[in-house]
Amino acid sequence: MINSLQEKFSIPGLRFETTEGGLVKAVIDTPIAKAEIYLLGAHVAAYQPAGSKPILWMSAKSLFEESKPIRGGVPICFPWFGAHATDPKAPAHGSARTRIWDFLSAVLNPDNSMTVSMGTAIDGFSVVFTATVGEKLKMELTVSLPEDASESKSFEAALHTYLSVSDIHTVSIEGLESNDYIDKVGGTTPKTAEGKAIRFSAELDRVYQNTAATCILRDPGFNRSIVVEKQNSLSTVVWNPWIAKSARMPDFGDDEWKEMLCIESANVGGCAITLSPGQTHTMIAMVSATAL
Ligand code: TA6
Repeated sequence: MINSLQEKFSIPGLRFETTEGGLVKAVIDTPIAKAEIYLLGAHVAAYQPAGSKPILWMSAKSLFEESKPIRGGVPICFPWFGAHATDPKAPAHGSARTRIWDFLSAVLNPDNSMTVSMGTAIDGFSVVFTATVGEKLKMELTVSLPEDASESKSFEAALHTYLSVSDIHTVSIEGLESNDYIDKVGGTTPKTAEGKAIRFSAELDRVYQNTAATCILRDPGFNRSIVVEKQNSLSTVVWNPWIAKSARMPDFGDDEWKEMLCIESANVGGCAITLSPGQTHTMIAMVSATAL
């Protein structure tokens, strides 16, 4: 398969590799940034702008096996988020992240960024994921409901972005201070806005609704901020599993909770998207690093 991909999409800075587990990944290496994107789940597994530390976090215990989710990078949660509403046997966060997507296109842009796209069809939706790897990582999730669909259809989506941090105890997230949120630790409890930056001292799992805010992750240990901008997304999910939940996850190192957190650009729950036949929706997230 990679030979045909390499022939069809042979552009400078792009190659395809097959991993030990038999997965195919696109390896992007341009003068301005590096990235790895698996066909499994159209999953951005690594992103590192030139002159910067890696932006995305990946568990050392992640599986890289067909039909298994990858623990880190940017899982695409679609067409539902979290547990399925009615089917307890359905995979958490939907089926998009555990299927093989088709590689559709690759373009080296004049600024040396590279834009690649992958596609699949799920539950009657056509889905295209486009990533532009450059000074920023721009991710676009485009969902279409075909003209010939018999009725409108709703979906949830999240770009479940795992970010690499120096020490969870010293970082903070700005941008959501004025938002109420749903606390998902131990249930689903509505909570009022804290009025201050988010800091971590225990498991934290929050869904902020009706917010288009940019989030800024301040990381003094790495002397940087990571900025997560978004468009056409009204949910932001913030998560760190802390100690006990980390220990319960087989594909997550017991001590890895100290070095990561998730800021997820999403449309979930009351912010789910409903498409009429022929309609399309594109959610965009942009991740970049700046000075502290
Ligand atoms: O986005 C936060 C969350 O919903 C957490 O509750 C936690 O379950 C996390 O996603 C990881 O989910 P996963 O199915 O990838 O283990």
